[in-house]
Amino acid sequence: MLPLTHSAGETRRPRAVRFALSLLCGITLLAGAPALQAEDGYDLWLRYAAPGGASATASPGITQLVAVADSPVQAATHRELQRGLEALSGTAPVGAKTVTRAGALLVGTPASSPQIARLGFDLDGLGDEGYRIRSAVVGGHATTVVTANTDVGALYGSFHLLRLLQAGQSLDGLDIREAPRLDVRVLNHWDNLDRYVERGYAGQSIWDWHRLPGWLDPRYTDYARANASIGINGTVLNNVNANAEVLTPMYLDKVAAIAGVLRPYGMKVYLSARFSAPMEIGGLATADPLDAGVQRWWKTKADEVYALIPDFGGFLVKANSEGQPGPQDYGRSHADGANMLADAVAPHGGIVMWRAFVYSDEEPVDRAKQAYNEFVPLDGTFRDNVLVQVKNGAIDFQPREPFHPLFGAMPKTPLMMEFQITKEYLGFSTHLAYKGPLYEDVLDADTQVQGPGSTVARVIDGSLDGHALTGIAGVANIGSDRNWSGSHFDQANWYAFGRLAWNPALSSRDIAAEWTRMTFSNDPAVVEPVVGMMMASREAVVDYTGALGLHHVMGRGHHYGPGPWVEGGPRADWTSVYFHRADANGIGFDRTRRGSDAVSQYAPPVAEVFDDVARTPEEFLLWFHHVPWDQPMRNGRPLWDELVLRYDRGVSTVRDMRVTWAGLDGRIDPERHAQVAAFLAIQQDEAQWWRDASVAYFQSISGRPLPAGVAPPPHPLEYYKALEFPHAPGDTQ
Ligand code: GCV
Repeated sequence: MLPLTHSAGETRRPRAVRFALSLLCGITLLAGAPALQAEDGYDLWLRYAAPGGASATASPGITQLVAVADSPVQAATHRELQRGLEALSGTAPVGAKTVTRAGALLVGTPASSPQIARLGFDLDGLGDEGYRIRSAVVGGHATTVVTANTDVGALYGSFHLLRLLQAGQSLDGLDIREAPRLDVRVLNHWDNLDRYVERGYAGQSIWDWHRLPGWLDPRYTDYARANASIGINGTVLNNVNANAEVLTPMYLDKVAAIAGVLRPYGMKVYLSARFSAPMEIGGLATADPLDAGVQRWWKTKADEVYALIPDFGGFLVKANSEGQPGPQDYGRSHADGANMLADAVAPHGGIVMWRAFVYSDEEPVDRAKQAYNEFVPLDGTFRDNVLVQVKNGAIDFQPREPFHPLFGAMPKTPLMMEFQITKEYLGFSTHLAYKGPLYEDVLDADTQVQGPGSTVARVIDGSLDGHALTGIAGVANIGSDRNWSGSHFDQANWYAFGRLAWNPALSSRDIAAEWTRMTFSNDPAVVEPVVGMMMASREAVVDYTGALGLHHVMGRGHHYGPGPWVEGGPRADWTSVYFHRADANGIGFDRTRRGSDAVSQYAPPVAEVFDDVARTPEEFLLWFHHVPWDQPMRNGRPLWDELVLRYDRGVSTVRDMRVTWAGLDGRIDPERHAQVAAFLAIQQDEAQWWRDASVAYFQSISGRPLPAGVAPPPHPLEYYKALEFPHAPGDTQ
């Protein structure tokens, strides 16, 4: 039986629970099945279970650990290697100052280890975060060497090595060279100071602001470990709908305390800054970015922050968007606002991430066009330490959106990607929806701005336009839930974000396999079906929530469940009818040159495709075109029939996922297996609900019969419309 892995400072399970679990294991053993220790998901993908299966002990083939632990980063690396190697092999690795036997693991930088320096490995081009992992002969002994220019690089390399060991890969003949393609790889927490998480479905905020700085929850360390293991090097602690109080001395002390925990893992802290903070906590009469007093206030504030946190990353700002204050309140531009803050943090090496998720208060044009209209004229006017942070699509993290037209349209400005990890529009935490394919689709999308191959990935990694500063952000799905993300499978979205942030060229399928091996099991009888479920899951959500380019058809405000009938209210572009435009003739938003002309925001070769109903990929058909209900699809079916059948297909994919998962009973530990099974049952019910409500609504508009053999919704439309969810989690407070 493997030793249990326990996370830093986490309390063990209560005695009664341990007793019940050991009984359960005992019964399983007696029955002759492999012993599976019940798990609660806390250990994420850092379980360090032996690759041969949960009941096997396996030697990773490492006999000696040679790594200094003099600096905080080195010490964190050493601790992780000890922990991982011990859990993987069943015995603690022997520590040594120099390699003295075959099978040693030598970790460090040329500066920290004379033995590594003597090897003279070429570390050029690895920068501050890259690393090499090489099999070598050191002092006459076969050795695995993890080395880098910096301690953080060696930490990342060590996590890579542990990944290999968890997957049971041989250490023979290794020659790995890795460096991240993006500089700033951050999580964005939409966490409020009262611990409420906007669009959060995993409990409260992990930041226990009230008890900080006195109490440093050990979770912060495990959070840092998990992030470092996938190369995430920063975190924005608070919601972009920001509270200025986070910039007061009392809160800055708390922020500094968190920064102290994250620093040994290569993570910087950043804060969302409320643009009107000079008025709210500074007593000024204005927050005008061109006002000398306001500029002085921000410089003084930045100095104060950096005095406490010398490696503070900088500010993230949501301005003049959804009611947030911003420079436009004073007739100034986004660049005026961003540059003022950029000047304040520049002397300290800080950056500003200025969000382009904006749409006007007056709804002048198609909402999909507004960010482009506001930002493209500002191209080239931002300071060097400003990144403009752009959501992956022009509306809002829908299950599927075409790539944002800003990518490629601001060549003189570094744009960073904003993905959503939390599943605001993909079933909260109960639906299994692996977002790796979504991220991959967007990163691989070809903007064509400089001809074929001008992918979104090349826009954000700076290679297309020669930018030095690059970045990517993921809106976190992390909370106080024991399993961090609200569901076991949602951990995969955090993992996939980190892996793609490190290397946007990775395949989401490979990432899913890697995650499954570490999270559940290396057994191919588990890996293959689980990866199959994951890879089908996002498309299932698209199908049962609205395929063929439908978007923004969810319940009002809370965004839980279907709401294609949503209309009225404070503004049209917060309704569903604005986006789907269904009428007796057809459905879809005409964004062609004859319609809102959003297509023209793309480079001509892309615009031509999107403008042409016959060439537009069917997955974006109703995003760009208003199409008659009887329009033949490429398979010959009328649009109406195809839409209905896609709803059904989504539900049946979830049904299949349940069957697959049920078949894994006994191969996954009982605790996690049971929770996933229960969540899949919820998902099936809710997929059916989405399907039934949507079909009922669109049939009331199209007036068409259902395709032959398709079951009618069990309730009349009014039933679905009357459902209310006043306490759905994550809604804006
Ligand atoms: C943080 C959407 C979400 C809001 C979120 C906003 C944003 O509108 O529903 O909760 O606010 O995006 O990204 O700023």
